[in-house]
Amino acid sequence: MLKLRAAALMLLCLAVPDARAQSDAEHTLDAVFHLFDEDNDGVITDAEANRYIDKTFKEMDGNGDGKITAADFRNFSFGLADVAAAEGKSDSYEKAKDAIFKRWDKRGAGALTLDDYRAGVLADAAAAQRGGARPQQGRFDIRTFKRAPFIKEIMKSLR
Ligand SMILES: [Ca+2]
Ligand SMILES: [Ca+2]
Repeated sequence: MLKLRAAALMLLCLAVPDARAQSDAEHTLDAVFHLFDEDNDGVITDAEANRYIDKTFKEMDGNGDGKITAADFRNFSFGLADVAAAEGKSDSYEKAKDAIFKRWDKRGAGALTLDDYRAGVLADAAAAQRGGARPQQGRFDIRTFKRAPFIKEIMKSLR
């Protein structure tokens, strides 16, 4: 009996950290989703996505020349710098952002214009909508959001 209980306890100890990591990741994902979903109705509309893109571009383009550099992009938190730091994942988070920047910098200019940035986010959103077992046209919810390449890359960097 005692042995059994010890075994059960050990299983519990093994299971708990995983469960916590899982729920941290879910919370993080939720938080990022809500940065886009202004009215909290669980769906990101095109208008909300475009407003988020305009707003974050303006914040990243500190010198107002209409371009963001890799450093601007890397140094911007997207609401996750604190999470990354707390998890000791700042380096991998920055690397993930470097990779996303490169992917979106299609001309290899070393800088993104607002159009480049918008095209990058929307291309990833389109890929997410194509990727589902049952693509839901026009309904961009958190399950779709999870499949967007840039979200996958960011979430992976925080694990
Ligand atoms: Ca919404
Ligand atoms: Ca700039």
